[in-house]
Amino acid sequence: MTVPAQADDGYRLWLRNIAAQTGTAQVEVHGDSATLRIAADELRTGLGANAGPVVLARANDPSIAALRIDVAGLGTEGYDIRTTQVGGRSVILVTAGSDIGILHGAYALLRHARTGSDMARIGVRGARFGLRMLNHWDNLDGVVERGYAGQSLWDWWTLPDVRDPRYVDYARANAAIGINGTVVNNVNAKAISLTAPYIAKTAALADVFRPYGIKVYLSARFSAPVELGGLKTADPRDPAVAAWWKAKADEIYRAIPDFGGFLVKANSEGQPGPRDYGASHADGANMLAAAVAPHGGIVMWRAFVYADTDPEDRAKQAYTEFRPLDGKFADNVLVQVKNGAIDFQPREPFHPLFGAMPRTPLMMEFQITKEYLGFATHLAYLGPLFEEVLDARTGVRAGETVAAVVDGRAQGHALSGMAGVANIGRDRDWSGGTFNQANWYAFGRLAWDPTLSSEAIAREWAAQTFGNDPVIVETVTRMMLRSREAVVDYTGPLGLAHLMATGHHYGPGPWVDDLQRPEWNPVYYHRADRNGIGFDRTRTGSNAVAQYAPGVARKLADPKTTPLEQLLWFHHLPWDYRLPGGSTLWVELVRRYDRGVATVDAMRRDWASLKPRIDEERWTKTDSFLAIQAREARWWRDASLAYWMSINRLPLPAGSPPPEHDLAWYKAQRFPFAPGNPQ
Ligand code: GCV
Repeated sequence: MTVPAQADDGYRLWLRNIAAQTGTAQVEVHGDSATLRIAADELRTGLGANAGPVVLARANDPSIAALRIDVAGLGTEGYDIRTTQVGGRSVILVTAGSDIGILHGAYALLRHARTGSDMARIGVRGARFGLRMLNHWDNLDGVVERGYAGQSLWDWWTLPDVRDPRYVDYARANAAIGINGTVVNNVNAKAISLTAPYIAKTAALADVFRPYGIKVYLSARFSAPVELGGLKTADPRDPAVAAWWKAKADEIYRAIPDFGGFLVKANSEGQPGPRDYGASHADGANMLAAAVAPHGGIVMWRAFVYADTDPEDRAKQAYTEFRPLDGKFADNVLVQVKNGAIDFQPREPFHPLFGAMPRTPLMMEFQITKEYLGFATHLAYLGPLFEEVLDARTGVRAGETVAAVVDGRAQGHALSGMAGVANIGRDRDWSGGTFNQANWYAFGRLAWDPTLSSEAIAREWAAQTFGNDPVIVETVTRMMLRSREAVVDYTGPLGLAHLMATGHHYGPGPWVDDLQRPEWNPVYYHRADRNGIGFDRTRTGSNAVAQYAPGVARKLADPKTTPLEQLLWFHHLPWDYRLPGGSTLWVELVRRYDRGVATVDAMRRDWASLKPRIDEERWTKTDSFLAIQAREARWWRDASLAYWMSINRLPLPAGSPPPEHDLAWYKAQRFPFAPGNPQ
């Protein structure tokens, strides 16, 4: 069915109702709770009258107990949807072991209605990862670190008195895709978040989110006992420090009985941590874990550490530091690991810690906001990036994928989870552009079910976002599926990474070589010289390959068996190195830069073809963004090639246009107010 284009500012995300055209559905609820009332209201207003009647009831409700529906395997949040007889009539029954499970089922039913898919195929679903979490890098002054969608959604100044209705809509959007936790403040945390007034503000958010099954968490600044408590030390082995945290946890739980726990960035990029006192990351995490354990809380301890004093390859440092701590963390600690060993680049090999710490629950951390993929303006659908990492084989145990490590069932871990650095702000469309919403959506869907394909998710997102018109869905899906690879192509093909400009990370800066810390300089990563390019991470170089399981390491140690996509991540190769297809490394590099630019042009054409089918506001904004992307893809390509040619002195292959400007011009560009970079 083609839904005619209507005015749309993108606010409704994936919750656009079709009921306005077809009346409201008949929904019968057994039991009463805030959560059940939400589920029923969502279905009444969201489902067309042609669907239903719908019955919502817990599996043990007397009205349906005779059906003996087994919900034991669905966990506390899963659901069962079926067409069956209840009270002598045929109904769609949404049931679960909990009200939250019923709410998730209600949203699943709505998703199927909006995408026009077969109700009979919804069936039974449980979440694969227990913690499905957004990490907001939101500062208390409203600036969002690496945020490109306006100010923070949280108005800390007017909280707790003002409960902006947007907080409810945030919870709805998240619950609809299965998110069940949110860390509301930046990992570069301020201790003030742990003071009584801010606890009260966070408690107000928790009250709003609770009926939607979403818990709040806080990033904790490790030195808070010194900054707030007046202690002389934050050494985790000091009993006074442990007592301070215990009292602080008790205080938080008095205000927020279902508080989720703490996220900690320690001894990383200037943040305080246990290493300041010669204690280990496990000492630090376990001390905090003991404080929240009596309340059922958890600690997510980040493995994103690298030290300016350490000459070791940055890609190796987290593994070196954390692997020996395997088995040393308390039961309520997860170690949160970024998907790759550097920092959310457009493509990174999976982090070698996945599979290497079997006695520790490892939580996946993805970045939904696009710090390195063109901010809010470039169209880069991250579903394929998430999927590529989750599906990667660790090589540690037969057939083991990264997703299986994160789910932790094989190791018997009670905790599992996936975190995404949010791309949400106060912009009317939440994410600074319609297509960015797809990354938030894909993250939630994959955290619930990592076996979903990024293509299937793109399709269902497109149908819910623009209407279920097959031409729109086909075209939008095609654009989305090519988009991330295009960004890889025009920013860092063949495994190149970390080539962006300093501080704000906007645009190219492969020439940067004068920053204080060696590993902050792009030249550290590409190591290009007259003879070749790439980072030798084999035995003749940093030997980072040895951090992978032997089978994977063997493959990566040889450029002939290393995937082309990761070639220069692991190898330093001559410019005239012959690739399997016969072309030289240089020629292939240029070909990929050109391909990236061409793909963006093709995406623009695709979008132009949809003009008559998409509402004016969203069409125009995306069209303008694609024009920016086309210009900036050329800029990335031209600046990078101008720089590589200044080093290798090679000509461009025939047919490849010369850069528009000389290298000096690209080097001279400055962007003083680029967003997302707190001053
Ligand atoms: C929150 C990168 C980003 C920082 C971020 C850091 C992290 O370095 O540029 O803004 O800090 O990652 O993940 O802690």
